[in-house]
Amino acid sequence: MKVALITGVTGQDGAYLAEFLLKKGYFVHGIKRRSSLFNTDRIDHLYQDQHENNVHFKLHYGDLTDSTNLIRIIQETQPDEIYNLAAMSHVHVSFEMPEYTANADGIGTLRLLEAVRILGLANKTKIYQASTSELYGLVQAVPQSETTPFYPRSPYAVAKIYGYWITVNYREAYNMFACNGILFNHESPLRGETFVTRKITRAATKIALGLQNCVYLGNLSAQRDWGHAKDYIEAMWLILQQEKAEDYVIATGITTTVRDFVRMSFEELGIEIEFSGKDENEKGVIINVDEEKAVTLGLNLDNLKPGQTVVKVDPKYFRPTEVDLLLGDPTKSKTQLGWEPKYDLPALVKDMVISDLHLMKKDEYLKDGGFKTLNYFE
Ligand code: NDP
Ligand code: GDR
Repeated sequence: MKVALITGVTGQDGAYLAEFLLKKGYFVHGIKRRSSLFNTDRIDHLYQDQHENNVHFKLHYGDLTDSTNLIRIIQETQPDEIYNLAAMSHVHVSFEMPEYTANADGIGTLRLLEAVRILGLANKTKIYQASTSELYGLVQAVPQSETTPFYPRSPYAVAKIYGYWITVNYREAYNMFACNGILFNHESPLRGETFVTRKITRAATKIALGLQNCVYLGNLSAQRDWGHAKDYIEAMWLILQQEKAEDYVIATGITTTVRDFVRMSFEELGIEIEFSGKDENEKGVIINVDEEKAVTLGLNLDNLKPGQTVVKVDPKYFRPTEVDLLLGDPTKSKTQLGWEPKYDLPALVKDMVISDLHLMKKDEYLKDGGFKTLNYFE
């Protein structure tokens, strides 16, 4: 039985990857952080009672900032494959926590590679490093491929560029099977609530149910190449199944503005939005509601009046340095890995909106029952 170790198993990608590898018959070890509240919501359905026989999924407390902990876990688990998904992954937050981000995302990658080397597993253990389209940063060329120069624009991207190059260096210096997946943005119903897509789908469904009036966003003109996380974790696995260790871009090859993602999310609920104004004064207003669709979805029509402003801009969400345009060229992954995404953007938006509508109906139920629901996600 193959053994995999996933760092960041409690995150969006970690949860989908753990499920995927378990289905493939792997024994999956995951590293989770100690926290004062449970942080395993995304993987609770995979939990296996460790007292039972035939256990294939085990969690270990750990942190990418703790070398001895990583060495011990790798020694104990002797993995065939390590997927290094753990990171302080929020670009905006990295401007507020640059040192921690460098430590976890940059040096953390080194700690993992070095642990494998020290333990004499360089010839056994394959390593996947979660690299990112944020490495491209300030646009040098589009579409962005494996050969496009990097120009990072945030402490997060600078930390990840260290992770990228130290992975390449360990591959070349020690002949390790260590690869970078340069993944463009990928989303899902499990996406963290403060990333823009999930913030939008949560807000749109809350607004549609009358639980919120308006959502405040930052740069609506930013363009991202958005795919579905379920497709992207399969690419991670494929990268480690190749004969030769190489780096790959994983993307859809289509880019969309944040503004259009907002439009598409509301449209999924039968609500048409028109944007007007510029920069900080831009706003999104309801211009039409498909009442039949709204009734079918169980929406609150009292709250959905043409003329109502549902999107405003708050400059606090602008970043000190922004990445304006990401558009990936997935030619290499399509030809060499045979990777093909199953979800296009409309299917992704639908998956997220329907899932959040379900979730928000629980809030509606609580509100109707006299409970206060909070709206503290930014
Ligand atoms: P998430 O933010 O959802 O998950 C990050 C995971 O890392 C969580 O399990 C988190 O734990 C864990 N973590 C954070 N800091 C540490 C630490 N110091 N030690 C151990 N674990 C830690 O990210 P995604 O699942 O979206 O992304 C997975 C990886 O891929 C990340 O490295 C990200 O930077 C990268 N990436 C993501 C892309 C995307 O669009 N999603 C695109 C390209 C790259 P906890 O749950 O306790 O917070
Ligand atoms: P990103 O994702 O920075 O691309 O990093 P995010 O969803 O945070 O931002 C995408 C774009 O939307 C703009 N934006 C806003 N962003 C947030 N979070 N909140 C807002 O209110 C808002 N309004 C507009 C941003 O300015 C940006 O241009 C993600 C992370 O998953 C990284 O870990 C990963 O490496 C990259 O994707 C690829």
